[in-house]
Amino acid sequence: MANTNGKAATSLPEGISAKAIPEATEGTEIAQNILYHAKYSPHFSPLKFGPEQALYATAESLRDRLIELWNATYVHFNKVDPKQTYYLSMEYLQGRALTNAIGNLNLQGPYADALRKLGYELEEIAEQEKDAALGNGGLGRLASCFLDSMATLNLPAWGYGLRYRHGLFKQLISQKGQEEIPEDWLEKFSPWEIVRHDVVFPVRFFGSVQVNPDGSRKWVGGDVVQALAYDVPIPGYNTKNTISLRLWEAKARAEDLDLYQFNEGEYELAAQLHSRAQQICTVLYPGDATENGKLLRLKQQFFLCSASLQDIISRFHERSTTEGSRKWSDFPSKVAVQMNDTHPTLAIPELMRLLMDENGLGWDEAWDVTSRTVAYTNHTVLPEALEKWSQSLMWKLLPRHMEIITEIDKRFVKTIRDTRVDLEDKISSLSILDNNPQKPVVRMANLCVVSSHTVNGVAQLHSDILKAELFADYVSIWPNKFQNKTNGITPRRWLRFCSPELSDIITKWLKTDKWITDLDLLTGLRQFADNEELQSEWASAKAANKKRLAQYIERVTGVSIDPTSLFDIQVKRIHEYKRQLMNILGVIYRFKKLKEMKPEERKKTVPRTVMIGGKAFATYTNAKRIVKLVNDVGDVVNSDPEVNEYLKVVFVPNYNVTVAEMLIPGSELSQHISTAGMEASGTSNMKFALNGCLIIGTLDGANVEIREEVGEENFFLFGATADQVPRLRKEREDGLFKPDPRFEEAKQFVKSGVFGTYDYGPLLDSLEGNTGFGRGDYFLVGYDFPSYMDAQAKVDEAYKDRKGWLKMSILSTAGSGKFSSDRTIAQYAKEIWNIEACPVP
Ligand code: NBG
Repeated sequence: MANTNGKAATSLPEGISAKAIPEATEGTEIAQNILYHAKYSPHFSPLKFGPEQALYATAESLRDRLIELWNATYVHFNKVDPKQTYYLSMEYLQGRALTNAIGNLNLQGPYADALRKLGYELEEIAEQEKDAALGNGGLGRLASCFLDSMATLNLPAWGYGLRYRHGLFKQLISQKGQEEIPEDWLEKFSPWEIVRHDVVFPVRFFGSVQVNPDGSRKWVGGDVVQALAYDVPIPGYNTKNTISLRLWEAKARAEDLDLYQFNEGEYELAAQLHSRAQQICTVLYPGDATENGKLLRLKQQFFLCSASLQDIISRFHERSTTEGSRKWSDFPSKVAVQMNDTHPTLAIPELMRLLMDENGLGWDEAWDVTSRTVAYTNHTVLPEALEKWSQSLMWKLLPRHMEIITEIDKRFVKTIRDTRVDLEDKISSLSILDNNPQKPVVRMANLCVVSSHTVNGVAQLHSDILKAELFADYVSIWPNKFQNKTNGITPRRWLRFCSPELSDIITKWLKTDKWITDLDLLTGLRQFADNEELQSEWASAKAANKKRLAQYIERVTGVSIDPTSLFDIQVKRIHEYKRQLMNILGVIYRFKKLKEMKPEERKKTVPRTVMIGGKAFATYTNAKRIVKLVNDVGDVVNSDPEVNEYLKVVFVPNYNVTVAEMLIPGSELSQHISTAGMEASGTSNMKFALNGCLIIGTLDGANVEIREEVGEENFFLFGATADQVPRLRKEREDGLFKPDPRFEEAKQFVKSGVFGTYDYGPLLDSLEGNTGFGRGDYFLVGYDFPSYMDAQAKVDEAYKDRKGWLKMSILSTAGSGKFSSDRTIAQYAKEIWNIEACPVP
């Protein structure tokens, strides 16, 4: 590895002394502190100081600073003793931390300087870091954006999650399509986490319920594993406040090893509990097709809830002993627990259990405390994503919790019967337990709604649908329980740090960088949208980002793309409702038309590069077929000498946070084209819009609000609306649907075999027929296709008008202020959690 001076920085540089200076904020001292870590917190042999060694030492030097701020934050929180929020989430998609931490601490200059002294560029070192990918997609990334905003807004808050050894799988694209390989972020270690050996809680599984002579109950027996805390510092932007993401790891104790058996040569038997404990945090989202898989996933969920609540309660207790006065009824005025989707629902019965069985509260008191403490965010209306756990599995793993859930349900049903005769026939759908003898289950969303003081959706349309449909009857019982909190994204990672060029332009024109924490200030750009000088600066920033992206694409896929073509991107998990299939069918149609054109006609078209990226769940066959189709289409189109000047198709492999940080700044058009009513919010749509990328999209999720904010003339709208969808499905069932000839032509073209020998029959079949499982075009690709193609034609027209496009791009950024997660979190803090800022002085 060549350094800036042209020599290989393979050994510790001489001439700079290694010195511990944890508070360093200036280049030379930072360099000394980095060297100190390379030398005295060694993880590698001392002879080498390559980029990887430099990354670890750099991260550790930064960690010194973070630890200081972190300690100051907790000392302050402890002194002020404010109400605190605990965000429980099974997923966090943190991505890389180095650039973000340096940026939030405003140390870019000094760190770049320090590393240069050590023979490296900051970017090169940052590139070494692996993504912390402890999440699947939008839901996990939302949690990470929220942490950034909580810290930045100085809110007393914690994130709780699991320390998966292998995060989301790595996606490999081969001739077979997508292959999954285990992710390796902890293969060496993460420099950001700090293990808290003093924060350990026992978590029980299985066992039975013991009834004591006084009637109280206690969960006993079974397996007990230990939850050990690993803290990851979350620095706020431009503030001292640094909060924690506390990730639990499951462990067995030394004494759980059966030495006798071990010495008998029964190694596996002897270490049973160790290996069972280890399984818990092995992977994010273990496959749950099997009974074992389901059990493991349920264990994960309970493990998160139990460890977190014990920790929360012990923090509450600490104060009780010092003050001697804290009452349980005060708990909800000190603690807010937010459940990120239903995955942490077990927090409800676990809090009840801890209060009653471990702390002696009666049912009514425990219920009052619990239901005033917990709140629930719903992130989907898709029935297959609404969790339902088998009652028998739950009785087996969590017998005491099932007693509690049964009691909650019984009391709820009784209240309805006593007070709402009109709802009698709704009870079977409102109740928590679904006692269908075929398959008795616990409906987690119902448990959440019944037990939480507040339930929210994640975009206005989604929250309206929740109230009008999924939770309509609950709304009639508790009209004030339901809220909307439109999602947001952190402008630090998603603009300031991923596109410094554009950020500098914005700061220059707004004459302030305050927009970074007050994103509504972006509206100040509107007045300059026609300004030629701004437009030309804007265009050159975009061009630089596109060029960087083109280089990246060539590096990872070997496909060379034209940086002056229109960059059209769709990146998100692959799912039929997100309709990547519609995108690729549109591309196929475009390809066919280009082939049919004469050369001079082709020259009049707008050259486009279509990039599609995203992971398909390992067992989701149709999603994997879509991945394969995109790759096959790319192979054919990109090697077609007649067409490939005008169209390229790239499947971007292994889409993750870091790849997003490269793609989004270089995008010009992005596709958010889900069937209306199905995407709860979407958050990448916000990131693209913020980066001056225009959206082609349906009236779904947060698209609706983005279009309102950026102006309808700056949004390429098409497709059915959510309220039309049921009627359209019905018409299809009744055989009344007539497909557009362009749609038929595109499908036929695939069937003709131009894209290879892979059998696309089963995928295309999902678009055929009117009824039946996996048939009848449930996602309305056929219905929306013609209006989609018309909208795409408008995109081409608009792109030809350079100035017009730049203006739209500027207006898109200018209208994105609402979508800061600072706004979202400020609303949660005020309207759900009732917490206030607690800035470190
Ligand atoms: C996802 C939705 C997205 C939404 C994110 C974050 C789940 C269950 N839901 O539309 O599909 O943006 O949550 O709210 O992952």
